[in-house]
Amino acid sequence: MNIGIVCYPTFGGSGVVATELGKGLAQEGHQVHFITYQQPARLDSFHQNIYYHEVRPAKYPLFEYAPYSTALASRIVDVAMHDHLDILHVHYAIPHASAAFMAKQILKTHHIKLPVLTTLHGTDITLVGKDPLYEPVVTFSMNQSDGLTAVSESLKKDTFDHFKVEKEIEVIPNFVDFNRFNKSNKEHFKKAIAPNGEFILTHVSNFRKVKRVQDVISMFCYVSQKIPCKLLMIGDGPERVNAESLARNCPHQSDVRFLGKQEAVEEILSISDLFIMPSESESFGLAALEAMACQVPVISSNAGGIPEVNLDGITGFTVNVGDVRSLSEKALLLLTQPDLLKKFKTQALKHAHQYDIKFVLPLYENYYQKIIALTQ
Ligand code: GMT
Repeated sequence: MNIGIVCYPTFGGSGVVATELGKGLAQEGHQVHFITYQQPARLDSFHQNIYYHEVRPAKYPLFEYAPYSTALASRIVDVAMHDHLDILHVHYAIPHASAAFMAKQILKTHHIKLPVLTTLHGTDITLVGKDPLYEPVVTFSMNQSDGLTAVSESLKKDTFDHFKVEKEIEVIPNFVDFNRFNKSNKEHFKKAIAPNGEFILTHVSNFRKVKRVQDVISMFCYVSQKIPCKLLMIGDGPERVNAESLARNCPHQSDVRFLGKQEAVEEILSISDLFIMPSESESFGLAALEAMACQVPVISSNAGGIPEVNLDGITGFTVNVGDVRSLSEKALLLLTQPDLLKKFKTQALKHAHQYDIKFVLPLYENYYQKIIALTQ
């Protein structure tokens, strides 16, 4: 198939999923066309079946805001006509689903059919999409998509709860590539971070408010007074400064390290004992799945779709949002019982296997075929 993919090219979860999916589809022999404003972060090597079409909204003195959606729709039309797209898969509804609708209408006037699939990722529904500024367009463009998928049952429910969606929503979960995310031997690295065999707790996020990074620090302040451990904070974003200043008040402040954005997250996960995700809202929690693939149990909140990924009492523990005391107690429960920790590590890996890209990719391929057939 000739598949167009529209996504955010930066480090956000939806862009990561879109890029990894495109790479997987290209491996399977499909021609994949990424249409976005910047080279996707994880599209870092040449592949003969992958094409990248940049969207550059023209600047003009009249425009306070360059009209990205218009430029995107025009680029979709151009790629669909010249590269004969069989389907367009847009990730994150705003503004991709409405740009896709516009492109589809334009193509119709040229007697070209372009089936459109929209994948909902989370904040496009739970946060930004609900805003009256965007809601009418989001609802309309979801209903105009030929196919709709959500990355978890929880997100599917949220979508029906908050929008008048008349379409079926198929749940196709996020996935992990075990070729990259697996536990590798990084003993030298572990020794450098935890020279006395301390436990290593890890948090990875974009440090937005919704990630509640201060809860990670507060939890660590409590846990590190009971058991020797280190905390690695990976990523960057608006809440980093607040988290850093909170960490300075922690009795074991020198055991907290902010490492910023890291490419080789899998290496850090390979030396980690626990992954901490206290998010306020999370449609899926891809970072937790990547940790589990590296045999790291997850101590998380029970927000949104997280409990579908992190099974409470099996792959880790889930607690109510903001309940730092329980977060700490659950971490201590595992860190003070080596056999239990070992068992959870094995169980985390086992559950992560269900989300292997090799199982999820065919779900998308079949869904593409289904909506192409329906729109003929
Ligand atoms: O939450 C983020 O930091 C980014 C955001 C996005 O849209 O890029 O992530 C959402 O999509 C990811 C991939 O499907 C999910 O794993 C995240 O749970 C989801 N984030 C939220 O719902 C807050």
